[in-house]
Amino acid sequence: MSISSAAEKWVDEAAALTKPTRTVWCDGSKAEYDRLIEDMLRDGTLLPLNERTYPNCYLHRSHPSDVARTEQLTYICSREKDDAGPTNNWMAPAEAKAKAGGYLKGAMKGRTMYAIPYLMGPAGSDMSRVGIMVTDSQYVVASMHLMTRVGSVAIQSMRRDDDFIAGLHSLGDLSPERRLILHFPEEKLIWSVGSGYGGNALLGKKCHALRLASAQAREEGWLAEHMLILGVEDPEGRVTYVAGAMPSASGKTNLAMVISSLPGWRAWTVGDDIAWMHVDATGQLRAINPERGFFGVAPNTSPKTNPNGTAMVRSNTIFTNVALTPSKEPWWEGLTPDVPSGLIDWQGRPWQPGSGPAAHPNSRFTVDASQCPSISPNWEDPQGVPISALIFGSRRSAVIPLVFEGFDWNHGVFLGSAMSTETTAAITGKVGVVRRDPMAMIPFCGYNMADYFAHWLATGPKLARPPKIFRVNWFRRDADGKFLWPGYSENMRVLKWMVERVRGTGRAEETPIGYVPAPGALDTEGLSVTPAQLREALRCDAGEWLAALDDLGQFFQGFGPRLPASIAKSLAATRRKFGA
Ligand code: GTP
Ligand code: SPV
Ligand code: MN
Repeated sequence: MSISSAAEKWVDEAAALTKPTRTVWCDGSKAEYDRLIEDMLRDGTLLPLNERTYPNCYLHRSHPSDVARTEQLTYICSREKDDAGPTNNWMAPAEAKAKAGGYLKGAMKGRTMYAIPYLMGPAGSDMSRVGIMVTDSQYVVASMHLMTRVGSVAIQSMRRDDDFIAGLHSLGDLSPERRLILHFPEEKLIWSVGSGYGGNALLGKKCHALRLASAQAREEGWLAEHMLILGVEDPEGRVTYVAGAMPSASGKTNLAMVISSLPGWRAWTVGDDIAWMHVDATGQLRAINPERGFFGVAPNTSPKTNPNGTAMVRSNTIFTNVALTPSKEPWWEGLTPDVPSGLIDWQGRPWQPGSGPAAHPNSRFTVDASQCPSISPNWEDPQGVPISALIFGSRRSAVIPLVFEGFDWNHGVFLGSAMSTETTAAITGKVGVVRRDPMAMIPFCGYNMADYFAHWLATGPKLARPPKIFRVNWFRRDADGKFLWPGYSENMRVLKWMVERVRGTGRAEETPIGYVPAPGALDTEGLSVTPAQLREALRCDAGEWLAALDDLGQFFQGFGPRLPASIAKSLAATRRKFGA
């Protein structure tokens, strides 16, 4: 493996700051992965799981104060504050480097620094991009092996000597007081210190593939989105590809590998978290999955809710912060109807009923995507898959109907910009609080979100056949607090209506917020939902909407004159249609 001189120089600089005992360049081989696992089993970073029922599976317990992304410690360090925008934390680059430099100085003393060349996206794709990250965490290296393409494939994909995103990661002392996740878009640089968990530490994922990639995508004319990608196959064998944005822990993994309740319909998984999309020479939107694995939420993944998900994690999987059964099998809330006795909780303590969840609510599995039974034959196609529909989904107990369709591209972009959601355990902080989350990108947009809306709007005219844009909400509840829609495998009914809309056959009714399925247009054959429940799930209430639009208007005001006129116009038009 021959490394570019720019990459070598950058890694040397990282070593000069962090002072590791030695530097190891990773080649991404199985032998390297096996050595890492052996080391981690020896020092207790990993615990072995049942070799018969979960071959080559391991359990990692992270530090109890390091269990989810920490958005309050995540910064966009653009030169100008306005370029980070009102929805991002901002720190001046020099100040950020001085502060984090203090935590990073000598942080790797006595330890090994791993330099990982990785490729985001399939080999041989013009849409793929290279990163080079260094880390002192073997858990991060092993996770990068599963989540990205590591080694010479990355080096060979560089278009120039310096064509890479540089990422410096150190565990530091794991204290939230000395933790910072910093992004320098102008320098194509990431510094992350003080966390070994998920999106804070696997720099290829949120830091590179979303925050820095979104900024790069704006410059280069493509889109980097927090989206799943799936192919929906109808009974005639025709496949329609859709991409869908949903906030963290709000259903992307589940929808990406859904097993249909409708006979003859099936889903093919292309990606479960991130989509990089570009407009091809014919004006078609195409998407690749930049990742190579899934870092998925464990709780509520079960043979009933997500059979493909449970099947794919039965071998070669690293589990983080799940509970352990006496027979050394992983366990989490919702996996089985009954709680096994003798559980050890995610912190390694005997679990007692009533002492909180046994698995951490943001416990996760890390697994190679090719182990998913529904993985699409095209998932590594260098050209990407053609996208016919886009979905914006969020978690709202009230107000937002199960599904509706934007009038056109600009209105669909408005619907995405208008998203709000109830927070989940994927982020450190309070769960269940409604917050604004345009396009599920509030934690991930690497530049001013008003400019991000403008970039989306500017993409529309480049498209020969703009994908239809849909809004979904699987999480609306009735007066008793029960979900109105059964979700999971039944979501295929909603996907089917979308496919019919794309083909021009699906029936819909116009409302102020968009097109809602006409009575009888959603396939309810064999569904246990009453017509009254379905009407309630699809209901659009003027009073509730006007209140929601007031809140949205206030949020938009924060962008000042940078907010695109089209977004403000769509908001005003919706209010008018409701009679305001
Ligand atoms: P990140 O990996 O954090 O970006 O999340 P994700 O969007 O991939 O989330 P995931 O699919 O793992 O969803 C996690 C949570 O959403 C779990 O609690 C699921 O049970 C719940 N969930 C997913 N789909 C549905 C659904 O159709 N209905 C209901 N009620 N809950 C769902
Ligand atoms: C998310 O929080 O949206 C995730 C998990 O996909 S993490 O990689 O930790 O960001
Ligand atoms: Mn995510």
